[in-house]
Amino acid sequence: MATYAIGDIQGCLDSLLSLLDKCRFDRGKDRLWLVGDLVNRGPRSLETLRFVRDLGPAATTVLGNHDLYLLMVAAGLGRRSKGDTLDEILAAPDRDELLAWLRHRELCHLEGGFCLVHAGLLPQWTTATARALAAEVETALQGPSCGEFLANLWGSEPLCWSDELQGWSRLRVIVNAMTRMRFCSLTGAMDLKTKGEAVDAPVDHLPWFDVPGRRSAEDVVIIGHWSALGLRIEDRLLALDSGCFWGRHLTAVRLEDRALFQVDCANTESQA
Ligand SMILES: [Mn+2]
Repeated sequence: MATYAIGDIQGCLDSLLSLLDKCRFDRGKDRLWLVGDLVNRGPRSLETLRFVRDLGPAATTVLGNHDLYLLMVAAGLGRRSKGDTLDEILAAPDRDELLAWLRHRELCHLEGGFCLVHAGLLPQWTTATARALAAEVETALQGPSCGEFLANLWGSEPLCWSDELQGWSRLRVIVNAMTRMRFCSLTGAMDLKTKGEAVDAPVDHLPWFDVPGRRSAEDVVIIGHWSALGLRIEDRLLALDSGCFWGRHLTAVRLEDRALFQVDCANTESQA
């Protein structure tokens, strides 16, 4: 059995399938860990959702900002943006099953010394804390107040975590850190606007994983979301968004031995 952690797919199913071929992925024996953002922008979002859902327990996927955005749009919320490719999902005969499946994914997955999350973790959080906070969000998303939760999700405030936070602002900080954050300050104030490379950090900010003393460094954190950062393989960090949708690469890391597998997405997915 092998576990393959794979970066952001964003509807680029052809790239995913050729990567799985390259890994010789066996759905009867192996497992996939996906960093989220299964959908949007790429050409085959609907089929990607169906494919991952049909893998059942062989695939673990955490929610990304585009996945949550799909849930918002499906609920009649959120501002549509030009590059969205969500219409085929919204019009699909099995949309309700697919959206229900998506709504029941974790926001953060903790297992065997690894923590899988779409974007990042605030410096105050251990991975165990992050898992407990993710559960608060999952309860809201999976329960009867899901619509109200989604209606209160939009926005970037507050920028900082506090144990005292309550209600929708508490859940919004958790979601924003785990699905949108790239940079934060030494004290954990998020910058949710800057999208460049690590060297483009705003004044007094760092890539969240470089904040000294961050408490999640006890485990290997696996993330996606940050295509401008590029592939980054470190002792305690696997950053796997290698820009598949942008015509670069889709990457898998086999967690047991850190073997790297990549496909070139220039021909199949390039939007240029
Ligand atoms: Mn993302």
